[in-house]
Amino acid sequence: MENKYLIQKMENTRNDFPILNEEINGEQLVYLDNAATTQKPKQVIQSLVNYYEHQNSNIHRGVHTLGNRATIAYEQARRVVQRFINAEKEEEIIFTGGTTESLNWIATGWLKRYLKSTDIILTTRAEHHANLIPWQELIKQTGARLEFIPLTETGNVDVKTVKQMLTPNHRFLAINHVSNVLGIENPIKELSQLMHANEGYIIVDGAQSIPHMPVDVKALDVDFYAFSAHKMIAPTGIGVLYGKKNLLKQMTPQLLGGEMITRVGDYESEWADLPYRLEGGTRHIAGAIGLAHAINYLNQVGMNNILTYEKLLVDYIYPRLKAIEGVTLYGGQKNRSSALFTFNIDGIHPHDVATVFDEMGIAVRAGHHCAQPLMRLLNTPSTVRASFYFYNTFAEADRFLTGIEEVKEFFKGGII
Ligand code: C6P
Repeated sequence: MENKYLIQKMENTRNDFPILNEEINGEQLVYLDNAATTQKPKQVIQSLVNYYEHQNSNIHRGVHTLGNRATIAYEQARRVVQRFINAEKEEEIIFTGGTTESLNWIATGWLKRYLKSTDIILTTRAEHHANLIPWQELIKQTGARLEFIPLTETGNVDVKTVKQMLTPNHRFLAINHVSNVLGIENPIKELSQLMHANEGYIIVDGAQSIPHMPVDVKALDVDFYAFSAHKMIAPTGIGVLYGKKNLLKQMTPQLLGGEMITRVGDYESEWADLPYRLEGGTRHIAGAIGLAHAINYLNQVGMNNILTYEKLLVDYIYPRLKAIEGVTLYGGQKNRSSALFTFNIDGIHPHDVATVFDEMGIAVRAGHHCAQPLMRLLNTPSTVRASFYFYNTFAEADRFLTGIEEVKEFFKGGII
């Protein structure tokens, strides 16, 4: 698609997002906090209303009509997710509360069973805390070690470096597909190949990739892939744990109770098959259905279109932002697949930058972004982050860039 049509197509999607018409402090909202959570289109909001008005019931339990409707919609949602990430089997899709829950379950339900004291878990310093703390806890319990892949100057992972690091003890790699601080995409396919050649496993945090690019878990050959629905225009409180079937089968259910069993004796019980054994209790039924509608919407927009559009935004914003005097922009442009920019302005605290931006109606995030090891590597306690999505326009990019000059002007002469 020619760029001007692509840009127009993306701009048209704004009509579907009612919240984008909000005025904040008397200004038109410019929402640039999409890495924290994305906004929801009418189609997804309406799917929740429709569920509660016409389908609401518990699933897999009642034989009544509403129960059947809800069950069918929930299981259909699982198939929609399966197709979206090209998983081999629908039972490889486990609905969880989000990325954090998915990663924690991998740690406590699977890795804990197999980790030996001689094992080394590889990761990077660019991980979200959700893809670090669970492994830290495991090494405390098992005596295994955690090792960090050094990042290049630009924040990239170099496959050659990883190859050189690998020993037979490096059996697990836990890594983000795209960093929530740098927007940089990691070479997951190559890393999967390396880990498998080493008789190891790869666990991927897909929270910041799946909203922004096509993801094919089969082509990537990942062992586990975790993501959250709310970062891909769907509701909060729902997410996905993808795992290869043979690995999920080895996983100890983390929620013991209703609907995850076939038989319950007085002293012991038998678990149901996948995926139900890993979905104990009443799950977020409406959320799963909302996620399916979000995926349908994203498919209509086109994941390749989203990726191409965000790369156009990166090409536009990155050099302009970098050129602004007094701005330190973290991470390089290479492999930056998500239009996400983390920066500081000399002498101005990130929270003050975010506050002045808010006065202008521009929502950005300030803080450590749940990535303290990376903040230490970048030598800063906190930063400002502007994260774009397909519904953000080039006019908004300009508003953001001129906003930086206005913030500088605001604080001119007075350091906070
Ligand atoms: N990052 C951000 O502003 P949950 O909270 O479970 O939906 O997702 C956790 C998570 C895991 N990995 C990555 C790479 C993430 O970016 C996030 C969430 C948000 O960057 C909130 S801290």
